[in-house]
Amino acid sequence: MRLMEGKCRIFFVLFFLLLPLIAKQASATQHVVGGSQGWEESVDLNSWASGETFKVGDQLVFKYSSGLHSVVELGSETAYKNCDLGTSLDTKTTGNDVVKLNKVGTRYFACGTLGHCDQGMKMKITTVAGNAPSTDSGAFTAHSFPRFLMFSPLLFTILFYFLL
Ligand SMILES: [Cu+2]
Repeated sequence: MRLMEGKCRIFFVLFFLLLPLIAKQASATQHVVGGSQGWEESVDLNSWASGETFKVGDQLVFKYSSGLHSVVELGSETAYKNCDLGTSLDTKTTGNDVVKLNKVGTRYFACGTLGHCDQGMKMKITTVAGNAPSTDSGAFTAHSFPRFLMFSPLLFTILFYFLL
């Protein structure tokens, strides 16, 4: 095992140090908007949303037929109520759009296709704080991530370091 030095050792150390980051990524929940039906006019989007808990770090996934619908993020409650799409913050059109919920607060989404918002194709969601205080920067601030798993990579690293 004396050959496992230098680059190999560094690789192992890096790999295990990066594990918590990968795991943190995996622990964020993806909410497929509208459930199995997706981002559709026929879905009561706000009642879908009321059954979900949106936490900082989670993602919304809008699935729909590209060209038929779109996702427009609105900047205010007023714009949301009036379906005022002219003052939008962002528009997505791919049909598989991911929106990251990066902070606590309320966000407003509507379909950009003419008339769809007025027909009720809009949604208001509120993001709450995660389980752990989220400073949003470090590798060790993972929310809903077991402490044991968080520290075991460090143990593995030390083990590898001495064994190889
Ligand atoms: Cu639409």
